[in-house]
Order: sequence, then structure tokens, then C-alpha cells
Amino acid sequence: MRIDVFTCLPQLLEPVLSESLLGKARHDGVVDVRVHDLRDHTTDRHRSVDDTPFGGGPGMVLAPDPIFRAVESVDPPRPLFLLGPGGRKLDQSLAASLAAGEGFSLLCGRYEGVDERVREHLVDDELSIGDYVLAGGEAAAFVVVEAVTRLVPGVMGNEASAEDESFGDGLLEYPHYTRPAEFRDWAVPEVLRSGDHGKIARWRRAQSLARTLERRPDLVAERGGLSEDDRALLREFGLE
Ligand code: JCQ
Repeated sequence: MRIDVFTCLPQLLEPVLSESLLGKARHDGVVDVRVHDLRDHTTDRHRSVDDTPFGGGPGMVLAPDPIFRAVESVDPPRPLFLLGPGGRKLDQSLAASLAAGEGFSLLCGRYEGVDERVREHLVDDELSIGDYVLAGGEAAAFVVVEAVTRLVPGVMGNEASAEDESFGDGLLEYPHYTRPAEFRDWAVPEVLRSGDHGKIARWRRAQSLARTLERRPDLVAERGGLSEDDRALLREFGLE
């Protein structure tokens, strides 16, 4: 999987992409994440990537020339997504479809925006990580790269855990515990220490269901509500 990121702040992005399991996966050649500095594709003496908006108004706009030059000289994997609050919202299913492909590219918006000709004639689509405004697309690029690459086989330490978790099946995670069995008078639920693996699996599933119903009823509705099995499971553990 190859992911190319175009930014005028590579020094903000490169360090966070080089740490932890993603950094190791890049180092090991499991994923190929390339960060490109838009400033390397400027032609003026000041290496400027932005300019004042036609028509006036506050702030600066990313100019088209360095962006077109950067993208055309690299010929990065498509689709090329512009990161911005106006885009299609990233969710787990979009992350999964991107992870199933060969690669894609990201363009980080900055300042007040990006020259509209980039949107019209260069990028394939616009991607958002949520309904809020960032100073620039770099933090959003990191979110997209992390959400997608952790689904690529060989990136995460534990291959099983990416599947078993939150959102994998549209439910929130069950509660997790580690040692000590009793911490400040708070004991780990007895079922987890019972050694009854069938019962543990049912308890976890019931906890996931109850927690999702309580905190994110919209997610339960999205999967079509509770099945009869789901209800039986909640009843078994007195969670109904
Ligand atoms: C991404 N949710 C918010 C900020 C303009 C494309 O133009 C702009 C891009 C940005 C940076 O991205 C975000 C964002 N997902 O703010 C302003």
C-alpha cells in the first residue's frame, strides 16, 4: 500500500508518521507513506505556496501552481483527496475500503483554503475527518493514514485485535481489564477470571451491546436494531 501526502508543513507530519507501529511498518516496507513538501515545487525566489485572494478578504489561499507541479511531477497513486471540512466524512467503512486498495494520496489544505482550480481539475474528491475546522489538513492527514494503515495486514502488532474491536461489527468495545485483580477495592468482574471462555465471550458481547445502546443508540439503529439473540444475551447478564 502506498500513500502520498502533499503538504507545506512536512516537518509537522513526518515525525508523527515515523513513530510507533506505523513508523515500524514504514521502516519494514510494509507500507510506503511518502510526504512531499509543496515548497520544493515553487519557482519564485521566496518559495511561496500561498497568495492573497482575488476579490479581497482576509487570509491567504494556497496557489495552484506549486500544487499542480508537485502532483504532476510525483504522479502519485489515485484517488487524490483534498482534506477539508467540506469533504465526505471518514468512517470505518471508508477506512476499510481504502485499506483494501493499492493506495491513494492526500493534499493538505491550509490558510483560508485552496485555489478552486485545484478542486476542479486536480483532486478526485474531498475528505473530512469531522465537522470542525483545523488550521490545516496535516492533523487530518495523520488521522486518515493511521485509520487506514492499521487495517493493512502486518502494520498492527496483533492481527486479531483490529477485527475484534470497536466498529469492526458496528458496536463499541467491551470493557478491558488487566492486573491487579483488585485495584483500590475495585475488583475485575468475576466472569473474566472464571476460565469459562464461552461465558466470557457472551459477557463481552452483552457488554458491547449494552454500552452501544447506552452511548451510541444511532449505531445500534444502523445495524438494524437488536436481534432476538442480542436480547437473550442482554437478559442472561441482567443488562436489559
Ligand atoms: C478536515 N475536517 C476538518 C482548513 C480549509 C481545503 O481547505 C481547507 C482545509 C482545512 C484543513 O482541514 C480541515 C478538516 N476534516 O480543517 C481550511
